[in-house]
Amino acid sequence: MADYDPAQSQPPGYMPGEVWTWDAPSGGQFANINRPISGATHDADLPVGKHPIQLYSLGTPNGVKVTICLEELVELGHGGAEYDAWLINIMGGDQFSSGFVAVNPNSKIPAMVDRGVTPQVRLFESGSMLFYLAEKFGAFLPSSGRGRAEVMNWLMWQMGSAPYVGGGLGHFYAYAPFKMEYPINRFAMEVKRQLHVLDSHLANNQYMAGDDYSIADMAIWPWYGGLMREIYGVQKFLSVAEYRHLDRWVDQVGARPAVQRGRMVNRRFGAPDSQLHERHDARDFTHNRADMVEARGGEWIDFA
Ligand SMILES: N[C@@H](CCC(=O)N[C@@H](CS)C(=O)NCC(=O)O)C(=O)O
Repeated sequence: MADYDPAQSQPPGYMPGEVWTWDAPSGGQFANINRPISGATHDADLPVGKHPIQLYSLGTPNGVKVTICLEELVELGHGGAEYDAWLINIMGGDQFSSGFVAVNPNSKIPAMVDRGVTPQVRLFESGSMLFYLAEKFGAFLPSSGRGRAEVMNWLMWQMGSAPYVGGGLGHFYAYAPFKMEYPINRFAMEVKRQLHVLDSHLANNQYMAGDDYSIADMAIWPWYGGLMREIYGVQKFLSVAEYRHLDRWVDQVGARPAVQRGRMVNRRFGAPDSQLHERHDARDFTHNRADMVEARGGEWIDFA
């Protein structure tokens, strides 16, 4: 390894060994669920509800992309997009059950099964789910040509870019066990660059792919809308108010009723009236929000 002064390392004196070994937890939030191996840790089947689409998720930005898409499809009148959304507690290790791993070998939410086709189709990676749903229902994705390519450009941009937001800046700014200037600077620089990419594009475009709302907006809004408003408490640090066109789009997309419903599904944080822990029926939004269930002493009204 080239000219490094180990005294400058964190912790001082640290140099990576020749071979990394898993001998100590890395510290910080999520340390208890991080492992260097894949696969199931325990046997447990996933629950199955009455609808063709079964979603196993949590109301994080990656989960919300898919619930927004499903709510938009249901609102358009696609009955086949009705879904059961089951809660996966990632801090409790639900993503390492044998049932979950069979659907997503990568053990991350969201995971989805389409049981409305034979043989049934498993889906992992939120971008893959958005693409599958758009194709299946012929919505929110032009069928060919330039418009379709533009949607896919931005969908893939989101999938490649968001890890710098979450695994990069979010991790080091909010979750790491202590503050480190180098990674915080590096990822703040990159995330501000990404925000500028979006702001410049939205200066001349109503939506991400032009005049029409698409799965690209559904993918980008939960991450970058979140970044503009609430995620990691990093808004002042990033001076997000300067991204005026992005700000306009965040409000515009956020005002859609399906987006407002989608972001409630499988949500386990924030105000109780913003949380719908599971979604099995459209009426759950008006009867089974966390504040309503709590007021009934924990009783869930079963419409299934
Ligand atoms: N690229 C994946 C990322 C999914 C992801 O990172 N999910 C996180 C929650 S947002 C997770 O399940 N983490 C649990 C773990 O790492 O064990 C996608 O878009 O679906």
